[in-house]
This record gives sequence, C-alpha cells and structure tokens, in this order.
Amino acid sequence: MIDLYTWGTPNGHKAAIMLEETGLPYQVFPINIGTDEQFHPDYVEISPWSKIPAIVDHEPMGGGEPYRVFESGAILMYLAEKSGTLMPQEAGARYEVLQWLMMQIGGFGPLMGQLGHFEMFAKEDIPYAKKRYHTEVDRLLAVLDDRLEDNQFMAGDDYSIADIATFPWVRFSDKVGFKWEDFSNVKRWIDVIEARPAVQKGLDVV
Ligand SMILES: N[C@@H](CCC(=O)N[C@@H](CS)C(=O)NCC(=O)O)C(=O)O
Repeated sequence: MIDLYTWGTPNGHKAAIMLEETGLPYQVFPINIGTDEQFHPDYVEISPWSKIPAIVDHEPMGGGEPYRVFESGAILMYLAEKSGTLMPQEAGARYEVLQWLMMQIGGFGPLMGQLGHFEMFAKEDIPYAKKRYHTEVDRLLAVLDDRLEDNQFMAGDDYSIADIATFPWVRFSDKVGFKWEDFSNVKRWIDVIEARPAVQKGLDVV
C-alpha cells in the first residue's frame, strides 16, 4: 500500500493520476494547504519542504522499512520504476522522457505557478511580473506545441510520466491569458489526455 499525501492542485494531481495509471494500491491523506496542514511536524517528517505531494510506500522496491518520496518529479520516477510503466527501460528512450519531464519540473511548474499567482491571486496588480511570466510561459508553450506537431506525446509515440507531469499545469493555459488557437497541437494533446479514465479519476482524488 502507498500513502498519498496531496491536495487538489496541479502538483497534487500529477501523483494521483500516476497512481491511477499504474494501478498500484494507494490511500489518500488530504493535506489542506489552505489551512497550513503542510507545516504540521508529522507531515514535515515526510516532506521536509512542506509541499504536496508526497508518498510513503509501505512495500518499497527491494523491501525494508516504509520509504518516503517527496518532489513530484521524483514521485513519478519512483512509481514508474516500481510499476515498470510509463518510463522506458532503454537509455535513449528513457532520457527522452526525462528531458521533457525536467522541462516541466524546472519550467512549466514554477513559471506557470508564478503567472497564475500574479494573474489570479496577487493582492497587488504588478504588470511587470505578469508580463515577465507570460513571456516565459509563452516560450514554453511554443516549444511544446512545436514538439507535439510531429509527436503524439511529449517523448514521442508513447504516453509517459513527462505528459502526466505537464498536463495538469498546461490545461489551464486559457485561464491565464493564452488562446488555444495559438497552440492547437497542445490543445489536441490536452484533449487526448483528459479523456483517459485514469486521468479523470486522478483529478477527482482531492
Ligand atoms: N517542486 C515541488 C513543488 C510542489 C508545490 O509547489 N506544491 C504546492 C502545491 S501545488 C504546495 O505544496 N504549496 C504549499 C506551500 O508552498 O506551502 C514538486 O514538484 O513537488
């Protein structure tokens, strides 16, 4: 059994979708980041940066004591390795997936997160910040759209942890100032992923 500590945000959805896709048994422990539950000392033991998601695997690979994993990218890699799915074994194909995964971890996640903050939640209107993050996310969306012109999924023909990581962030692009008609390949990819039953279940977990 795997314990999933999560909340209904894009980073949380990545882990829930992955667990649904792999079919690994799991139970959910909601961590309400709106009421600061992420700072509870018991949770900090699992996730030292007080962020969701995190997992604890009670039957870790290789046996032994329950094993905790924080950082959503590491969680996706761990679950891919444990389940033998959604990340190829062969080095070339594997690193194709990992490059696109890292572009989400270092790019889409933080930059889209900041854009969403300044567009939707900031108490002050700061045009410089909005423009800065809009420009950076626009660059990322253009790269993704170009990639998806000749590839069904981010790493090629096969759906992978790179798609699972990126989809929850990119699906709200139209809410932060982008038009789907400018990124039609991304929209096609969003629709394909959104139609997967495991994705629907993962999005509903919290
Ligand atoms: N790099 C981390 C980021 C996780 C993250 O930013 N989680 C947010 C929710 S989407 C969170 O826990 N925020 C609560 C806080 O910052 O206190 C990951 O990919 O797991």
